[in-house]
Amino acid sequence: MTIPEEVIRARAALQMINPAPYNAEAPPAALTEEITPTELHYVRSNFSLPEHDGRLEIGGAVEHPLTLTLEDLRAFPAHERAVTLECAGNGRLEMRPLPTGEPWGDYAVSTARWKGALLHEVLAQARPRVDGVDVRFEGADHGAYHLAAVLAETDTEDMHFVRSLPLEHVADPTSEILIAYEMNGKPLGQDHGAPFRIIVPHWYAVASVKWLQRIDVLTEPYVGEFQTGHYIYEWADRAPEPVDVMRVRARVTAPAAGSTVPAGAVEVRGKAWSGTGPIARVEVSLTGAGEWREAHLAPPTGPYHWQEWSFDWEDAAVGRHTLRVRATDAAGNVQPDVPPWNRLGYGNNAIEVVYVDVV
Ligand SMILES: Nc1nc2c(c(=O)[nH]1)N[C@H]1C(S)=C(S)[C@@H](COP(=O)(O)O)O[C@H]1N2
Ligand SMILES: [Mo]
Repeated sequence: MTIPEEVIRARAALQMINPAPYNAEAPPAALTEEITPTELHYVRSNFSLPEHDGRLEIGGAVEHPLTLTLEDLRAFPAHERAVTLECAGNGRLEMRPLPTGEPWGDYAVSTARWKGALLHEVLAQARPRVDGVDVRFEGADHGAYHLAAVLAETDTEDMHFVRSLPLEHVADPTSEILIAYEMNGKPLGQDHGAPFRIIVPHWYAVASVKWLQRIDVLTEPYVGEFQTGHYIYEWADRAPEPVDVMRVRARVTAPAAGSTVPAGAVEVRGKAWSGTGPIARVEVSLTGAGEWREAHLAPPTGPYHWQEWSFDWEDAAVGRHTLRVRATDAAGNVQPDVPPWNRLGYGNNAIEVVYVDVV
């Protein structure tokens, strides 16, 4: 398939790590503003860009199966939310031993304003049956998947990207899951799931199925490649667990890692987020094992996206200095020093260490 001109343009500012399927990290500038400009938002796709026929089928264990178009979705009350999406594989490159999987650095994370219909309102129209357990979301993208660990769908030669969520989670109005058709005020671009996708707040972005074409209510728990084969924490010393909510994490956005700054007052800044947020505190340490000092934490400006923090480093002296930043969320989760190693390399939320040279 030839790549449309507008898709090539939309990719120009990203750091490509795989041309096909297209995977690309955001540049550091993506983390500077509260909202990441669309052209700087990272992209993660398991298959090449699909054709989507513009229809969304809702079926399975429902009383009233539906076929909806974009126009139908736009007729529901529209909700817009800023949501931080982070790939579960973000930070994989720092894990040792290095796991297999896309070699993500630390920039598979971005925040956009997503607008769409509330999933629970749309699903309610189809009237899920009382024996429903899971809800299965199918993307239009498909292809051969030779990394397959379970042969759940049909076969590995042609599988779709499919994920599920518990019906209880989906039907709960407080989950605020969107069927989004706009990103930062514009119709979704190809790489971000046009014409519509789900956006699952607080969860690692794998749950946010792009190019959504089918929703089915299931009466049995869903088993599938992207649910129970991949996107599982396979721990060395305990039972596996599904990848679900984002782990608490802070990033330094200024000064840039490895940069040179003049001696004196230096403002250190960054972002912090958590799927079990909001963030309760951010601390900075200016020496390896040294004391933690409280950073200034801006209050959340929404329930589903990162918060700003800053730290006044008043007396930066000439020489090389290390900066470590650690966030703690409202649930009491704190970042570990060492990435929590698991076979497929998910959920690295280790404390970031950067150095700067003060001159
Ligand atoms: N249909 C479909 N949806 C998908 C994926 C995919 O490969 N196919 N990748 C998921 C993963 S792993 C991530 S991290 C996010 C990335 O969303 P983005 O490309 O808009 O940043 O989409 C999720 N939704
Ligand atoms: Mo991901």
